[in-house]
Amino acid sequence: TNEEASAKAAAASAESGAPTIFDKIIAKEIPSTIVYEDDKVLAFRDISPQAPVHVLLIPKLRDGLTELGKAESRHGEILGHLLYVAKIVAEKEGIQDGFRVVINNGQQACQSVYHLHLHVLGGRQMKWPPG
Ligand code: IU
Repeated sequence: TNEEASAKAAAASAESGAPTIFDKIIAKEIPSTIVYEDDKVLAFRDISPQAPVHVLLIPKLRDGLTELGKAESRHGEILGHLLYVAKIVAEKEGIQDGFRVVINNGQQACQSVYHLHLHVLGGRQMKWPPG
């Protein structure tokens, strides 16, 4: 399928350690709608929202975290901070009573950008299991 092919291409590009579109978003070379920012992380609206609230939350420094599966012990602090900020974003967006945090890891999970990102989703009834 198209989805599988583009996921495969993205995964292949990640192997090279190439920069991603998120570097340009962090550098503000590409405009995005920022909903939260501090010195370590950036949260901005997804260009293809899958829910009324769909925010991407990323570390500003990729530091090897192309995907969660590459996490090492030294990443503990940033990983914890990302989860904490996911809650701050949910509060700011008014979805604190019902929201979902998703990390797609690798080709089979349809990861398309190889810079770790958390999806913060809400504003509608979520379903389980996810697709
Ligand atoms: P994924 O978990 O790697 O599949 O998520 C990547 C997300 O990045 C996806 O939801 C895209 O809509 C989103 N995105 C974006 O917000 N801005 C962009 O320029 C690009 C992708 I490329």
